[in-house]
Amino acid sequence: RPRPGPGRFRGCLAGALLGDCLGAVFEGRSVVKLPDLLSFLRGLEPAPGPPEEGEAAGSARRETLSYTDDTAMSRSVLQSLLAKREFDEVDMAKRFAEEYKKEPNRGYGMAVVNVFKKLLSPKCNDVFEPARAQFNGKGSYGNGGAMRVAGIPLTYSDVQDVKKFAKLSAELTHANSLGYNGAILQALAVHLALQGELSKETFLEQLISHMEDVEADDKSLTDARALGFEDLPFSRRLKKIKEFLELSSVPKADVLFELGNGIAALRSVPTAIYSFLRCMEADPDIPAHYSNLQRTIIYCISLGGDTDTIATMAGAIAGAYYGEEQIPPSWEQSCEAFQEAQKLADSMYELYCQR
Ligand code: 8NA
Ligand code: MG
Ligand code: MG
Ligand code: MG
Repeated sequence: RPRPGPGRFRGCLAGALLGDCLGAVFEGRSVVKLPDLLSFLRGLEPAPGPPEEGEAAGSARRETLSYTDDTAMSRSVLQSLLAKREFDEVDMAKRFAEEYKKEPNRGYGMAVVNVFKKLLSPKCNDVFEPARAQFNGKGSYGNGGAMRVAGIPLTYSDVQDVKKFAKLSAELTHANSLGYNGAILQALAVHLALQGELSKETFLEQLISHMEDVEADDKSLTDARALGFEDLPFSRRLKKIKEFLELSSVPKADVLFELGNGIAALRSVPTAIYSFLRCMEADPDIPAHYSNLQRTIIYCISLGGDTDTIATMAGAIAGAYYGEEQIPPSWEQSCEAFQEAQKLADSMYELYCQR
C-alpha cells in the first residue's frame, strides 16, 4: 500500500482546526439556520472588487476565529508524540494539564477539569487514576477523547497500534468505554481516510468490522448495559449510517434522532463519520462551489449542538481524505494559529515516514 503524502497530513490538521474554529461560533445552539451559516462564511472570503488601502488583493480577514479545547488538546497530543517519537502517557497527561493551567478558558467540558487539577498535583503517581475516578468511578463518556485523537493515526500506520494508542490516549481523561471507544472509532476513520480513494461502502464496512471487534470485550458490554444501551452501540450506529447512505435524502430530524449532536462520544462520533460520508455527494442545500471538505464542515455545523467538536472530527477525516487542496486559504487564515497547524502537520509527516 503506498504511503499517504504530506498533503493529507496538512489537510487533516487544517480540517480539524477549521471545524473547531468555525463550529465554535455556533456551539451549543439547538438550531443553526443554514442561510445564517452561509452568510457568516461569506464574511470570511476575500472581499470582491479592489482591495482597501493597505490590504493585499484577495486577502482574507486574518486569524479572527479562536480555537477551543478541541484544538488545545489536539495540539498537546501532537506535541507529545513529536517530543517522545511515540505515545508516552506521562508526558501526554502532563501536557494536557499544563495547557489547561496556562489557558483554562478554552471551553473545556465541565467535568474534565477535575482530571487536570488532579494531574497537576505532585501526589499523582498514576496518570490514569484521575480519569477512573470521574462520575463515581464510572468514567466519562464525553467526546473529549475522540475530538483530539487525530495525532495517533498520523503517527502509527498499523491498525492495531491505532486502536491501542487511541484507547490509551483517551483513557487519560475518559475511562468509560463509551468515551474511549468513540476515540478508537474516530482514530480508525482518520486512519482509513489517510489511505484515500476508499469508496463510502468500503470505508464503512471496514469501520463496522473493526468496531464489532472493539466493542465485544467485557468492559464495553458492561458499560453499555449499565447505561441502558443495547450491545455494540457504536457498531449499531454505523449500520444505521449505512441505511441512511442508501436513501436518496435523509431529513435533519432523522439524523439528530438516530445519531445525535451531543457531547457524548456515542452521540457525536458517528454523526461526524456520517457527515463525512454523506458529503462525498453534492447537497441540494449547500452551494456547489464549496469543496467536499467545506461541505462536510458546513453540514456538521448546520446540525447544531456540539458543532465545534463534530465539525473538528469530520474536518480531520475529510482533510485526511481529500488533502489540503480542498481548503481555501481564506478559511484557513481566518483561524487562530493556522501556521502552527501547518508546521505540526509537516513534523508529523516526518515522524510517520521515520517510523
Ligand atoms: P467531560 O468529561 O467533562 O464530559 C462532558 C460532559 O458529558 C460532562 O460534563 C457530563 O455532562 C457528561 N458526561 C460524561 N460522562 C458522564 C457520565 N459517566 N455520567 C454522566 N454524565 C457524563 O468533557 P469532554 O472533554 O468529554 O467534553 C468535551 C466537550 O465539552 C466538547 O464538546 C468540548 O467542546 C466541550 N464543550 C461543549 C459544549 C457544548 O455545549 N456542546 C460547550 C462547552 C464545551
Ligand atoms: Mg470545544
Ligand atoms: Mg464542543
Ligand atoms: Mg496550506
